[in-house]
Amino acid sequence: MSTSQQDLDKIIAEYQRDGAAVVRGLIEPTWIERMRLAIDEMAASPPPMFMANGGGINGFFMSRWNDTMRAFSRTAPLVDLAVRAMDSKGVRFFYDQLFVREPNSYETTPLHQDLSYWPLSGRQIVSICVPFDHVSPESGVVSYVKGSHRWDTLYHIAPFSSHGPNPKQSAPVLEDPERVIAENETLSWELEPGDVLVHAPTTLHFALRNSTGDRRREAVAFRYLEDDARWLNRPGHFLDMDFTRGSLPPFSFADGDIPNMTSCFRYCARADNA
Ligand SMILES: O=C(O)CCC(=O)C(=O)O
Repeated sequence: MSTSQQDLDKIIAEYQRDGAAVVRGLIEPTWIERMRLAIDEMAASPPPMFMANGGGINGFFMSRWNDTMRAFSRTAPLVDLAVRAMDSKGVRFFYDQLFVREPNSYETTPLHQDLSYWPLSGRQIVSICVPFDHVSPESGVVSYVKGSHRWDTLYHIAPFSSHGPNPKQSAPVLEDPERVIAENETLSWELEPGDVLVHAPTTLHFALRNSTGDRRREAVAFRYLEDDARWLNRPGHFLDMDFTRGSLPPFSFADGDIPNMTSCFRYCARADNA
């Protein structure tokens, strides 16, 4: 099933209202196959910022080192969806993030907002998550707290692991994530390869473990920006961690700068000249 223009208008309205939405059948099967192979290639010969443990893989900025990932991040379906979601004329590519969860593994994604980890402020920021497998509640589908992007609260970083950053952010700590999940409506969708999720940087989201015995969960989140997004030197942001600074070319931005593509990030495409 592919998505008509009319459906897309409705999906964008849902995204704006709820902070997350699903687009069915956006990605061609050939790209799904190419991306699966690219992930296998990276697992066999890991680039920097590709971290595997027994339960899965987390990778950042893979498109700096993997040509397939880079080409995919610039494809029209992703770029056009980002433009629609941000209501912008173009997009800048911020970074990609690979999530692999092995069958019957224990890694989870804690309840969090992406913006807590990013040195950014502004409205024109969006994530598009592309799964490469069938995703169900059993394999750890991502769930979103409906409407939480409008709560006007940016919470403190939630630790992804005991090795993660533990900055001194003045932001409030989300004390009881289970209660927040239980007391609010959550959105999640069973997904087929080709479907994508689009979510806002302040939407609270989480994923449970992959408890299937035989199904990997492989997905990549592509993050896009436009000019309303400005640098904000938030304490503990992920670009300030040693492993990030050590793997990326030097970059330096002051609060209020447009984080343009001089060194770290890549200009992706603009709708008006793509
Ligand atoms: O796939 C996951 O487990 C988490 C995805 C996520 O947190 C994100 O894309 O921001």
